[in-house]
Amino acid sequence: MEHFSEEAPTYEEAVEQVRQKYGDRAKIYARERRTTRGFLGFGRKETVLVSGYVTAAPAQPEPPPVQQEQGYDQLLSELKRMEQRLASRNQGASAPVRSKQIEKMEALLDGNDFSRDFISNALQLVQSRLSVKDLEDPMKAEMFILRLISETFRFDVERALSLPRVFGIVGPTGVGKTTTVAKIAARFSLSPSVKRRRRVKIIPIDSFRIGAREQIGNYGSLMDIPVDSVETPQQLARCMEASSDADLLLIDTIGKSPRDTVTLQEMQKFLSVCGEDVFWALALSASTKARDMMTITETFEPFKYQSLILTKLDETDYIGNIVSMLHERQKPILYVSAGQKVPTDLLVPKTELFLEKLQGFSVDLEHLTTSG
Ligand SMILES: Nc1nc2c(ncn2[C@@H]2O[C@H](COP(=O)(O)OP(=O)(O)OP(=O)(O)O)[C@@H](O)[C@H]2O)c(=O)[nH]1
Ligand SMILES: [Mg+2]
Repeated sequence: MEHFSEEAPTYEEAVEQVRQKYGDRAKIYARERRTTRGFLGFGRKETVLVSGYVTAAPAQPEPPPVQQEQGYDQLLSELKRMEQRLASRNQGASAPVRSKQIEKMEALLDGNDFSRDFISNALQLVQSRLSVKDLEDPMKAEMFILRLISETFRFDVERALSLPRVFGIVGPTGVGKTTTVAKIAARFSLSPSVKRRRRVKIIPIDSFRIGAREQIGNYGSLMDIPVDSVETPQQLARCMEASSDADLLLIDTIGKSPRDTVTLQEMQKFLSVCGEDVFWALALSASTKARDMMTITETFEPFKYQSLILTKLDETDYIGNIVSMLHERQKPILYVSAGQKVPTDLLVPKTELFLEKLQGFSVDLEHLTTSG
C-alpha cells in the first residue's frame, strides 16, 4: 500500500495537494500542525502536515468469456456451445420414441430372423410414415410392420394352378426337388378336375448322380407316370422332342451346392439344350439362413429361374429369413412344400401360411389371417 505525507500552509491547501496527486483514492488518516523556526526569531513559519495512504485501484469487473475471445476462437467456441445445446435438446426429444417402440419393434423383427437390412429399412419406414402418437401405440406399429411384411410376398398362383407345358426345378442338394416333382406329377395326373388333369412325363437328369432315376422311378411306377431319365444333353433334347404325347413335362435336376461353381456350370450347359422352352423354378428350403438364401438365389440366376418353390416350411418356426430374401430379390413364390407326404403336402401359396408363423406379435395373427 502506498503512503503519503503532504505539507501546506493550511489544512485545506494540504488536502488539495493530496487530491491533485492521488485523486479520490487518497485516504487521510492524520494531520499535524507544524512550526518551523527561523534564524533568531525571524522566518518562523506555521504549516499543516497531512498523512494518509492510497487505496488499491478498484478491481475491473471480469468481462464475460465470450467478450474476451476474439475472431475465429470466439466463433468456434460459440458454435461448440450451440452444438451442445442442440444435442441435449434433440436427445431429450427423440429418446423416448427410439427407446420404447422402435427398440421393441427391432427386437420383435430380430427374434423372427429378419435380416439387418430388412430391419433397418422397416424401422426407417415405420418412423417416417407413422406419427409419433401412432408409433407409441403398439398395435398400430405392429400393424404397420405386418403390412410391410405382407406386401413383400408375391405369389404365382395362376401358374401354380396351370403349369406351363415344360417345367423344371433347380436348386441346392436335398431341398426337396424330386419330392416336389413327384407331388406336382400326382397333382396334375390324378387331379379330380378333368380341366386340370394332364398327361405327365418326368425327365430326371441322371448324369450328375447315379441313382436319381431310381428315386423318381419309384414314384412314377406308383402313379403310373412315365419316367425317362437322361444322361447327356443330346438325350435330353431328343427326349423332349419325342414327348409330344405328354402335355406336362417335368424336369428333375440333381441338387448342386451353390459353392460348386464347376458342376453348376456343367449343369447349366447341360440344360441349355432345352432353350427357352422350359419354365424354371428354384427350390429353396425355408429354414435356410437369410444370407445363404441371398447367395443361392444369386448363384442360380444363370438358370433363368422365374419363380421360387419354398420347401420344408413345416420344419421352421421363423419366416424373417424368407421375407428378407424376398424383399431383396422380388421373386414370386410358385409353391410351398410343407411336409414329406406325396402328393398332399404341396400348397398353393398365400400370405396366411407365412404370417401365422410370426412370433411375439401382440396382434392376434390367427384372427387377422382367417378374417382375410
Ligand atoms: N419335412 C419336409 N421334408 C421334405 C420336404 N420336401 C422334401 N422333404 C424331404 O427331404 C429329403 C430330400 O428330398 P429330395 O426330394 O430327395 O431332395 P432333392 O432336392 O431332390 O435332393 P437331391 O436330388 O439330392 O439334390 C427327403 O427325405 C424328403 O422326404 C418338406 O416339404 N418337408
Ligand atoms: Mg433329387
